[in-house]
Amino acid sequence: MAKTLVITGASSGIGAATAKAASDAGWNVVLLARSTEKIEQLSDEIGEAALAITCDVTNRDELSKAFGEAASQFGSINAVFANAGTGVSQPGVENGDPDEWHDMIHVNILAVLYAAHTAIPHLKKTKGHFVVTGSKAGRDNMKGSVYSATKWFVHGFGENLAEEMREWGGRATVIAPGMVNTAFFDEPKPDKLQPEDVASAVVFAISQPETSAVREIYLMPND
Ligand code: NJP
Repeated sequence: MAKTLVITGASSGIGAATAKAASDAGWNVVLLARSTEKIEQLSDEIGEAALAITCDVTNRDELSKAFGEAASQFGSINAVFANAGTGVSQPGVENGDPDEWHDMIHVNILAVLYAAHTAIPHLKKTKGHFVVTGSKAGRDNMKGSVYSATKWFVHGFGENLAEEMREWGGRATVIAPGMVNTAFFDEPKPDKLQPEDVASAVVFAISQPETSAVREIYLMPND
Protein backbone atom coordinates (compact mmCIF):
# COMPACT_ATOMS: atom_id res chain seq x y z
CA MET A 1 0.00 0.00 0.00
CA ALA A 2 1.23 3.51 -0.83
CA LYS A 3 2.61 5.54 2.06
CA THR A 4 1.18 8.97 2.89
CA LEU A 5 3.05 12.27 3.26
CA VAL A 6 1.37 15.38 4.73
CA ILE A 7 2.97 18.64 3.53
CA THR A 8 2.43 22.09 5.04
CA GLY A 9 3.08 25.09 2.82
CA ALA A 10 2.12 22.98 -0.18
CA SER A 11 0.61 25.81 -2.24
CA SER A 12 3.90 26.97 -3.79
CA GLY A 13 7.68 26.68 -3.95
CA ILE A 14 9.37 23.86 -2.04
CA GLY A 15 6.12 22.36 -0.71
CA ALA A 16 4.41 22.17 -4.11
CA ALA A 17 7.53 20.70 -5.75
CA THR A 18 7.79 18.11 -2.96
CA ALA A 19 4.17 17.10 -3.50
CA LYS A 20 4.92 16.36 -7.16
CA ALA A 21 8.21 14.57 -6.46
CA ALA A 22 6.73 12.43 -3.68
CA SER A 23 3.72 11.46 -5.75
CA ASP A 24 6.07 10.56 -8.65
CA ALA A 25 7.89 8.34 -6.13
CA GLY A 26 4.64 6.54 -5.26
CA TRP A 27 3.49 8.43 -2.15
CA ASN A 28 0.00 9.71 -1.42
CA VAL A 29 0.30 13.42 -0.68
CA VAL A 30 -1.86 15.64 1.51
CA LEU A 31 -1.54 19.30 0.64
CA LEU A 32 -2.04 21.87 3.39
CA ALA A 33 -1.98 25.66 2.93
CA ARG A 34 -4.32 28.66 3.21
CA SER A 35 -4.56 29.17 -0.59
CA THR A 36 -7.39 26.77 -1.36
CA GLU A 37 -7.42 27.39 -5.10
CA LYS A 38 -3.71 26.66 -5.50
CA ILE A 39 -3.72 23.41 -3.52
CA GLU A 40 -6.90 22.21 -5.24
CA GLN A 41 -5.34 22.87 -8.64
CA LEU A 42 -2.19 20.98 -7.62
CA SER A 43 -4.28 18.14 -6.22
CA ASP A 44 -6.19 17.91 -9.53
CA GLU A 45 -2.89 17.81 -11.41
CA ILE A 46 -1.56 14.96 -9.25
CA GLY A 47 -4.81 12.99 -9.26
CA GLU A 48 -6.19 10.36 -6.87
CA ALA A 49 -3.00 10.17 -4.81
CA ALA A 50 -3.53 13.76 -3.62
CA LEU A 51 -5.84 15.44 -1.14
CA ALA A 52 -6.04 19.23 -0.63
CA ILE A 53 -7.06 20.59 2.77
CA THR A 54 -7.23 24.31 3.50
CA CYS A 55 -5.34 24.90 6.73
CA ASP A 56 -3.66 27.77 8.53
CA VAL A 57 -0.77 26.14 10.39
CA THR A 58 -1.03 28.65 13.23
CA ASN A 59 -4.50 27.28 14.04
CA ARG A 60 -4.18 24.09 16.11
CA ASP A 61 -7.81 23.05 15.56
CA GLU A 62 -7.41 23.30 11.78
CA LEU A 63 -4.17 21.31 11.92
CA SER A 64 -5.69 18.58 14.06
CA LYS A 65 -8.72 18.33 11.77
CA ALA A 66 -6.52 18.20 8.68
CA PHE A 67 -4.35 15.37 10.06
CA GLY A 68 -7.51 13.47 11.03
CA GLU A 69 -8.92 13.87 7.52
CA ALA A 70 -5.61 12.78 5.97
CA ALA A 71 -5.49 9.63 8.10
CA SER A 72 -9.08 8.68 7.36
CA GLN A 73 -8.69 9.27 3.61
CA PHE A 74 -5.48 7.26 3.18
CA GLY A 75 -5.54 4.94 6.25
CA SER A 76 -2.42 6.24 7.99
CA ILE A 77 0.25 8.95 7.93
CA ASN A 78 3.84 7.84 7.34
CA ALA A 79 5.58 11.18 7.02
CA VAL A 80 4.99 14.87 7.63
CA PHE A 81 6.88 17.72 5.97
CA ALA A 82 6.50 20.84 8.15
CA ASN A 83 7.57 23.28 5.50
CA ALA A 84 5.31 26.36 5.83
CA GLY A 85 7.39 29.39 6.65
CA THR A 86 7.61 33.11 6.19
CA GLY A 87 10.01 36.02 6.39
CA VAL A 88 9.72 39.71 7.25
CA SER A 89 9.77 42.77 5.05
CA GLN A 90 11.88 44.85 7.46
CA PRO A 91 15.22 43.16 8.16
CA GLY A 92 17.34 43.60 11.28
CA VAL A 93 16.56 44.38 14.89
CA GLU A 94 16.91 48.16 15.08
CA ASN A 95 14.70 48.69 12.04
CA GLY A 96 12.59 45.55 12.49
CA ASP A 97 8.86 45.51 13.19
CA PRO A 98 7.94 43.55 16.36
CA ASP A 99 4.45 42.82 14.97
CA GLU A 100 6.06 41.16 11.95
CA TRP A 101 8.35 39.17 14.29
CA HIS A 102 5.29 37.98 16.19
CA ASP A 103 3.59 36.65 13.05
CA MET A 104 6.80 35.09 11.70
CA ILE A 105 7.60 33.39 15.00
CA HIS A 106 4.06 32.01 15.08
CA VAL A 107 4.52 30.37 11.66
CA ASN A 108 8.24 29.46 11.77
CA ILE A 109 8.48 28.30 15.40
CA LEU A 110 5.14 27.70 17.14
CA ALA A 111 3.41 26.19 14.11
CA VAL A 112 6.32 23.73 13.67
CA LEU A 113 5.76 22.68 17.29
CA TYR A 114 2.01 22.42 16.70
CA ALA A 115 2.62 20.28 13.59
CA ALA A 116 4.97 17.94 15.49
CA HIS A 117 2.57 17.68 18.45
CA THR A 118 -0.35 16.93 16.13
CA ALA A 119 1.66 14.53 13.98
CA ILE A 120 3.27 12.34 16.62
CA PRO A 121 0.22 10.25 17.60
CA HIS A 122 -0.23 9.45 13.88
CA LEU A 123 3.48 8.86 13.20
CA LYS A 124 3.88 6.63 16.26
CA LYS A 125 1.48 4.14 14.67
CA THR A 126 3.64 3.89 11.52
CA LYS A 127 7.12 4.48 13.03
CA GLY A 128 6.95 7.51 10.80
CA HIS A 129 9.10 10.44 9.81
CA PHE A 130 8.95 14.20 10.58
CA VAL A 131 10.78 16.45 8.14
CA VAL A 132 11.07 20.19 8.71
CA THR A 133 12.42 23.02 6.58
CA GLY A 134 15.33 24.72 8.29
CA SER A 135 17.82 26.81 6.35
CA LYS A 136 21.42 27.71 5.73
CA ALA A 137 20.26 30.74 7.75
CA GLY A 138 19.71 28.33 10.66
CA ARG A 139 23.39 27.31 10.59
CA ASP A 140 25.06 30.69 10.04
CA ASN A 141 25.00 34.05 11.77
CA MET A 142 23.39 36.78 9.69
CA LYS A 143 23.52 40.42 10.76
CA GLY A 144 20.45 41.17 12.93
CA SER A 145 18.30 38.50 11.27
CA VAL A 146 15.32 37.42 13.35
CA TYR A 147 14.32 35.08 10.48
CA SER A 148 17.69 33.34 10.77
CA ALA A 149 17.13 32.97 14.52
CA THR A 150 13.77 31.25 13.90
CA LYS A 151 15.60 28.73 11.70
CA TRP A 152 18.23 28.20 14.45
CA PHE A 153 15.28 27.15 16.58
CA VAL A 154 14.15 24.72 13.86
CA HIS A 155 17.61 23.13 13.71
CA GLY A 156 17.83 22.72 17.51
CA PHE A 157 14.29 21.42 17.74
CA GLY A 158 14.72 19.02 14.81
CA GLU A 159 17.65 17.26 16.51
CA ASN A 160 15.86 17.14 19.87
CA LEU A 161 12.72 15.75 18.25
CA ALA A 162 14.80 13.12 16.44
CA GLU A 163 16.08 11.92 19.84
CA GLU A 164 12.51 11.72 21.21
CA MET A 165 11.12 9.92 18.14
CA ARG A 166 14.05 7.51 18.10
CA GLU A 167 12.66 5.87 21.26
CA TRP A 168 9.86 4.32 19.20
CA GLY A 169 11.61 3.93 15.85
CA GLY A 170 10.60 7.30 14.39
CA ARG A 171 12.92 9.63 12.52
CA ALA A 172 13.26 13.40 12.10
CA THR A 173 15.17 15.32 9.43
CA VAL A 174 16.01 19.00 9.01
CA ILE A 175 16.27 20.13 5.40
CA ALA A 176 18.64 23.12 5.23
CA PRO A 177 18.72 24.83 1.84
CA GLY A 178 20.59 27.91 0.78
CA MET A 179 18.70 30.34 -1.46
CA VAL A 180 15.85 28.72 -3.43
CA ASN A 181 14.04 30.17 -6.44
CA THR A 182 10.53 30.53 -4.95
CA ALA A 183 7.86 33.13 -4.22
CA PHE A 184 9.76 33.78 -0.97
CA PHE A 185 11.58 36.40 -3.06
CA ASP A 186 10.07 39.09 -5.30
CA GLU A 187 12.66 38.50 -8.06
CA PRO A 188 13.31 35.17 -9.85
CA LYS A 189 16.55 33.42 -8.81
CA PRO A 190 17.30 31.19 -11.81
CA ASP A 191 20.92 30.41 -10.80
CA LYS A 192 20.03 29.42 -7.22
CA LEU A 193 18.59 26.13 -5.96
CA GLN A 194 15.33 25.19 -7.66
CA PRO A 195 12.37 23.98 -5.56
CA GLU A 196 12.72 20.58 -7.29
CA ASP A 197 16.28 20.27 -5.90
CA VAL A 198 14.96 20.61 -2.36
CA ALA A 199 12.03 18.28 -3.10
CA SER A 200 14.44 15.59 -4.19
CA ALA A 201 16.32 15.91 -0.87
CA VAL A 202 13.05 15.46 1.04
CA VAL A 203 12.13 12.36 -0.97
CA PHE A 204 15.64 10.97 -0.38
CA ALA A 205 15.30 11.46 3.40
CA ILE A 206 11.93 9.73 3.65
CA SER A 207 12.93 6.85 1.34
CA GLN A 208 15.85 5.46 3.34
CA PRO A 209 15.81 1.97 4.86
CA GLU A 210 14.69 1.67 8.50
CA THR A 211 18.31 1.29 9.64
CA SER A 212 19.20 4.80 8.45
CA ALA A 213 18.04 8.06 10.03
CA VAL A 214 19.06 11.04 7.91
CA ARG A 215 19.19 13.86 10.49
CA GLU A 216 20.03 16.79 8.24
CA ILE A 217 20.42 17.59 4.55
CA TYR A 218 22.31 20.81 3.85
CA LEU A 219 22.17 21.86 0.21
CA MET A 220 23.58 24.95 -1.46
CA PRO A 221 23.15 26.44 -4.93
CA ASN A 222 25.94 25.38 -7.25
CA ASP A 223 26.47 28.94 -8.50
O1 NJP B 1 8.41 29.90 -0.17
P1 NJP B 1 6.91 30.09 -0.68
P2 NJP B 1 9.36 28.61 -0.05
N1 NJP B 1 -0.50 28.56 7.22
O2 NJP B 1 6.59 31.50 -0.31
C1 NJP B 1 2.86 28.63 3.39
C2 NJP B 1 12.10 27.93 3.75
N2 NJP B 1 13.28 28.38 3.06
O3 NJP B 1 8.87 27.45 -0.77
O4 NJP B 1 -0.90 29.56 3.19
C3 NJP B 1 -0.29 27.69 6.24
O5 NJP B 1 6.80 29.67 -2.09
C4 NJP B 1 2.39 29.27 2.11
O6 NJP B 1 1.04 28.88 1.83
P3 NJP B 1 -0.26 29.86 1.87
C5 NJP B 1 11.08 28.96 4.18
O7 NJP B 1 11.46 29.63 5.36
C6 NJP B 1 13.20 29.04 1.89
O8 NJP B 1 10.72 29.11 -0.34
O9 NJP B 1 -1.09 29.38 0.74
N3 NJP B 1 0.66 27.83 5.30
C7 NJP B 1 3.31 28.64 1.08
O10 NJP B 1 2.79 27.41 0.63
C8 NJP B 1 9.87 28.08 4.39
O11 NJP B 1 9.92 27.45 5.66
C9 NJP B 1 14.37 29.43 1.26
O12 NJP B 1 0.23 31.26 1.74
C10 NJP B 1 1.42 28.93 5.37
C11 NJP B 1 4.58 28.39 1.88
O13 NJP B 1 4.27 28.56 3.28
C12 NJP B 1 10.04 26.99 3.33
O14 NJP B 1 11.38 27.09 2.87
C13 NJP B 1 15.60 29.13 1.80
C14 NJP B 1 1.27 29.89 6.37
C15 NJP B 1 5.70 29.35 1.52
O15 NJP B 1 6.05 29.08 0.20
C16 NJP B 1 9.12 27.10 2.13
O16 NJP B 1 9.27 28.37 1.53
C17 NJP B 1 15.66 28.45 2.98
C18 NJP B 1 0.25 29.69 7.32
N4 NJP B 1 0.02 30.56 8.31
C19 NJP B 1 14.51 28.07 3.62
N5 NJP B 1 2.17 30.88 6.16
C20 NJP B 1 14.35 30.19 -0.01
N6 NJP B 1 13.22 30.28 -0.72
O17 NJP B 1 15.42 30.69 -0.41
C21 NJP B 1 2.89 30.53 5.07
O18 NJP B 1 16.87 28.18 3.50
N7 NJP B 1 2.44 29.37 4.58
